[in-house]
Amino acid sequence: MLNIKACIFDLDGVIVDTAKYHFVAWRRLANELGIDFTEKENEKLKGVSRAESLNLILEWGGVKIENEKREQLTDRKNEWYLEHIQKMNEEEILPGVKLLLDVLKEKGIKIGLGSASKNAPMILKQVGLFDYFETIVDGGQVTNSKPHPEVFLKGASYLGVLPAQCIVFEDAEKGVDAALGGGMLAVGVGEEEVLGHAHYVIPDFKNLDYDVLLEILEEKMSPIKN
Ligand code: B16
Ligand code: MG
Repeated sequence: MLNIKACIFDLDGVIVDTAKYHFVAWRRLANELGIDFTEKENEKLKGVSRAESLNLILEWGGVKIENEKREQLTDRKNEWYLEHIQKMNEEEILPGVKLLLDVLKEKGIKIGLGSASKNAPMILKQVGLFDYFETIVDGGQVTNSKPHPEVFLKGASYLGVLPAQCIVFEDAEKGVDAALGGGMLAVGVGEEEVLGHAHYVIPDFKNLDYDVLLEILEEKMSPIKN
């Protein structure tokens, strides 16, 4: 019998679609360095930390930059990214998210955030969702990036619940790996092809019924019946 006490949400790609702003800002920086990359390659940057994203882009372009200069570059990218973020408002909350948060609140299920983004608290404030979250674990509080489970394990611990009592909602392959590695129930938000290793995959939060989701997860976790 499942005993879910908390839901931990990833941010980018789950609550808001900030991936498009990351893409524009990273591409601007990459172009200045003589590198270009496609939206498809950008998929590989989802859920990946800022520093690691730069490493990947430099690798794609075969460009070498000394470690000491890398922070200057990620700072510039972040300034451009923030120009977009500062214009965000509640209209950019992905469909169905707010409704689910309200249902969870009503049911007394704890709500946490586990994001690789150092900008996570600011983005939540910008779209008016900050107060829903009892705990926010962001990129500034972890030393290990997803697929390491640290971000979600910290979230569960701050919420005072066990990992097995948490559902994690994630849009990135590595994020699902992190949730599974932490011993949590993983719900992928996006495509089955990418997130099929999660306990269950939903395309988005539109029309999501939390009680039905629990029944499905319960079924998936129950021992095989003869
Ligand atoms: P920042 P998530 C991740 O957010 C993004 O998916 C990833 O593309 C980004 O590089 C990372 O945050 C760091 O973001 O530069 O704002 O610190 O999906 O874990 O919520
Ligand atoms: Mg994400």
